[in-house]
Amino acid sequence: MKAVGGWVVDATPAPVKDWAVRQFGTSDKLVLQLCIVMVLSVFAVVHGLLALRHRRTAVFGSLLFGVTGAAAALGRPDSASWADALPSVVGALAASALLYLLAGRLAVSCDSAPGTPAGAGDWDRRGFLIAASAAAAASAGATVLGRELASARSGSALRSRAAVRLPASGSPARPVPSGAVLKVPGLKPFITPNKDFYRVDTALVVPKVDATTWRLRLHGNGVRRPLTLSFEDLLERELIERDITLTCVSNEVGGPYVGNARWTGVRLASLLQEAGVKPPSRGGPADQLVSRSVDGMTLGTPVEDVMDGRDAILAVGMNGRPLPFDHGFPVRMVVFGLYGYVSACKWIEDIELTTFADYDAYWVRRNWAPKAPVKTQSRIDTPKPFARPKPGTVMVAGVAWAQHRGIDSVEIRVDDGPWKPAALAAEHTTDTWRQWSFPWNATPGSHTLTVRATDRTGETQTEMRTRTAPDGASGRHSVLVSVG
Ligand SMILES: Nc1nc2c(c(=O)[nH]1)N[C@H]1C(S)=C(S)[C@@H](COP(=O)(O)O)O[C@H]1N2
Ligand SMILES: [Mo]
Repeated sequence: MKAVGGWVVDATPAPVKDWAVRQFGTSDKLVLQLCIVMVLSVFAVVHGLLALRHRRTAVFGSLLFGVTGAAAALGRPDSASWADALPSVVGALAASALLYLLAGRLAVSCDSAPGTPAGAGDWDRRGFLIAASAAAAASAGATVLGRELASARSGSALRSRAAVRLPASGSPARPVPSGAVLKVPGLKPFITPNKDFYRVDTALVVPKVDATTWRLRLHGNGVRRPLTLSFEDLLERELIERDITLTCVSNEVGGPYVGNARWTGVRLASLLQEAGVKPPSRGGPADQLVSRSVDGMTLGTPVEDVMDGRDAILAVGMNGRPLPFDHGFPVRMVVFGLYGYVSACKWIEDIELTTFADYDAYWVRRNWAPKAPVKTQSRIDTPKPFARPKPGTVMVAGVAWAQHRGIDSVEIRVDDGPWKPAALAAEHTTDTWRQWSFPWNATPGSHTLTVRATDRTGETQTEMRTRTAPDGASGRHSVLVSVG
């Protein structure tokens, strides 16, 4: 199912996938699994009916189905071995044999005309029941076998994560100034707890990587000294700690795919320098850094961006803990100011230096922009859409972000009134979002609250609403409330 699902994800046209992510958010994977189960059930019923008439064709159908499953398993970029195909093969063989027997039983019992001795019909029914129970038991067995194979592999990963002790960072994050955190009920916390951090990826089953056997390879065009690093190697280097607000390009205006965390890890630029890599501005031949994950995802990042002095991080820690599996354990990349799909490779295992002309990463092949700095955005967290506050002072509050440029001002408009400045919380860094609040004197009736931010380059968020594709949504967030 994982393999078939993965194949479905890869084969799904980008607009459909985009739509699925928007409609179902992170639960899109559950939806996909339900769809697969539904398709399989329909297939099974049709197949079963067919079996009553043409036993051989039906058996062939089962085998074909098994071969498809096995092929999907082996064709997945993350499939480690033939063991992945085993459940499909065993299942198909068992299904074929049982189908053949069952169909035989049922055909006989249907054929028995009224008036045949009762005993014969009973025996057929009993035979059918026994065979059907055997089939149910066999399929349950195959499922358990599949699970065991998967969990044997994830057990070592779980143990390796439990054993991680993150060393103290040689370059700690600046402490968050107290003025950067507002206390307004309904406002999302300044630092997003790991369990609440949004998750966006194409993995149906979260990769469980064993940190003790994990290796990272750094190689490619212009790499004078290719590197292979273990998790231990990374932990022995100087670790830096930085607060970065990560944003997904699929985040709609006002959407939830943005989070702020404290990341601990190795400075990517130092690794690149050690490997002899030069950015294009200093004559290096490679302008694109392609990260590959254990599940075959590829993300392309401008080399210039990760070597221009900003602290791009190969992260091992998130908010003081080893990375959660969902967020890329053992190692992921995080780069200030770029959308996740062009920078934040989770479960990373390979970094290759190449050019944008020579290689299109996963989402670029699906028509997303090759380069995608995060757009200036702002969001109203409270009041919620369709809230019914009482007349009087209502605290409007939210966040604004323009990573690597910084937020200069945030303004609020009530209905078609004038823009009024919101009170900005203190700036922590230009790479983190900034909270704001606005005490609104609410009068009875329906009102639309709209927010806009201006970044340090002087750019004010445009009113023009664009879709998320190809390089991130623009437009202003507004919330309709009815006071009374
Ligand atoms: N291996 C892998 N890494 C990935 C992705 C993915 O699908 N697979 N998605 C990227 C995208 S689109 C985003 S926005 C971020 C999200 O990181 P998070 O799930 O930790 O919030 O991860 C990036 N890294
Ligand atoms: Mo994303």
